Amino acid sequence: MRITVLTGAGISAESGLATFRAVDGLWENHRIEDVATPQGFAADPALVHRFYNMRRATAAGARPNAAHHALVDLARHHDLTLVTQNVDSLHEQAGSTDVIHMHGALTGALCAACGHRWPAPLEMRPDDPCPACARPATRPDIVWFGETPFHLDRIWDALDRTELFAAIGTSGNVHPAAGFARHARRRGAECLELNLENSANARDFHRRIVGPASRTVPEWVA
Ligand code: BJW
Repeated sequence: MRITVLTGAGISAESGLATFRAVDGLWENHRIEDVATPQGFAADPALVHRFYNMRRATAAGARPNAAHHALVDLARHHDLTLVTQNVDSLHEQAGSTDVIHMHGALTGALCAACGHRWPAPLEMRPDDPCPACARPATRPDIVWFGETPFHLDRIWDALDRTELFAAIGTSGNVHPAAGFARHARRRGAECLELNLENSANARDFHRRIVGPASRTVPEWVA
């Protein structure tokens, strides 16, 4: 069966990585405009680097949970396209291959001046020179608000063809990912949501499984 899975911060919550919109989430202590927009980066690059250096350090100590592992099993038996909004590497650590990181990755650095990409060190600073053009324009290779997510052509193509679309641990607040269920449903796919609570786009799904991902995803895949 052709299956497309979209994961969000909720799948990594039980691995110890904070989600964004929970009461104790990342947006509680950080203003979105300051740390997750190109304008915020232009105004205070050191603040943005501190935020992502902290995220990189936390992610380095995290291990995949049963939900990440279950998706590796799913790919063994189905034609799976795995799309994640997450910037951690827990899907890869669990053994998933060809993961589509639509919002980028903590492991990537990008030169805002020349577009060169290279592996990010654990600590990044605004004055780090680009290895290609030597200009001090280093930024995390992350998709911020107002920027275009990566690999959208491949994602829309998978959604056009998928028979089943499943969204795991995402609040449905951020576009274009929040529109994937509706798009797949219009193309005839069955749509399933696995989440602790109702997402903002819960009505776009045919079926919902409520509970922690480390339990619901292995049960669903089995
Ligand atoms: C559990 C659990 C457990 C917890 N088990 N579940 C259309 C309409 C309105 C606005 C727009 C629109 N189109 C574009 C916009 C603007 C904007 C946008 O969406 N704004 C909204 C806020 C209104 N979008 C953009 O700017 C995007 N770009 C764009 O659209 O370009 C234009 C374009 C579109 C199409 C084609 C061409 C061009 C870019 C968005 C970039 C998002 N970036 C961030 C930060 C960077 C990454 C990072 O630092 O990590 O990405 S924001 C943040 O939100 C992060 C996440 O990937 C993203 C989604 O969050 P997620 O994963 O859903 O987390 P939470 O915390 O919200 O939810 C967690 C969920 O898990 C909850 O539901 C819990 O219940 C659940 N849960 N524990 C199961 N154990």
